[in-house]
Amino acid sequence: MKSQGVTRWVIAGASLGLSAALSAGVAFAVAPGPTTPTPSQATSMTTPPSAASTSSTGFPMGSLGGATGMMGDGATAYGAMGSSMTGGGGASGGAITNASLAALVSRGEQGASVDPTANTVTYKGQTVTLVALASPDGKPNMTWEIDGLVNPTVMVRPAAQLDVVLVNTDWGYMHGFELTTTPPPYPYMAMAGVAPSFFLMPLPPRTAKDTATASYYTRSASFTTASGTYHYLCPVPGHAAAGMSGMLVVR
Ligand SMILES: [Cu+2]
Repeated sequence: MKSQGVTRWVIAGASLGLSAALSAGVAFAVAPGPTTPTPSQATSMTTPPSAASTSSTGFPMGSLGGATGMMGDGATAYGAMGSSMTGGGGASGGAITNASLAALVSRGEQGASVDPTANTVTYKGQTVTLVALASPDGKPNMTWEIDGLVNPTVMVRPAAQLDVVLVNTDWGYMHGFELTTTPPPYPYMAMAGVAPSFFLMPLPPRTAKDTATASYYTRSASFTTASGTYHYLCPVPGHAAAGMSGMLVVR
């Protein structure tokens, strides 16, 4: 269920610090997949300039000890939402349990008006917690789940404090979160093809296949919204093109 047209990302050795790899633009090893255009070739994934502040801590793949300093905790302002918009990687929230994940999702749903028919989530408040689940179980592969909907259009008021919490609920793939003014369709290398407005560095997949016993890596950052139409996507190559995108409207 995890290989339809999407390159499988493999960390090239547990000893390789992901943050170091990202900041140096080092290529990730890509396992050949059924539709990988250039099997056996590595694809490079370069950190955007504004996300260049990274920790030097090694990447604790498969470890629950990554509560802090996993990668990319620098916060640098950039982007189309104006000077108030920050991101630059986001602060790592470490790995949380399944119970904590449920509580986090409930918190995100507070103040949300969910319309499954229109596939729209509307936040009327000025303080919003947007919990974005990357490719969770029970939803189509390579999609976002927000407040129970798949890739919904998210409506937020201007000048709201929007706290975006990325949770990688997937088993097997890294996922990050990016906001852009660039509409779909997205190229394979979405990160290089869009104008970033907000960025949360990719996180490793959940720690176990069993969702009940797994821990989930999280990362978050806040910014103040500015009117406009944006799109959220996963910047890991191939993922946005495979379906990990949706719209965010600030008005
Ligand atoms: Cu992804």
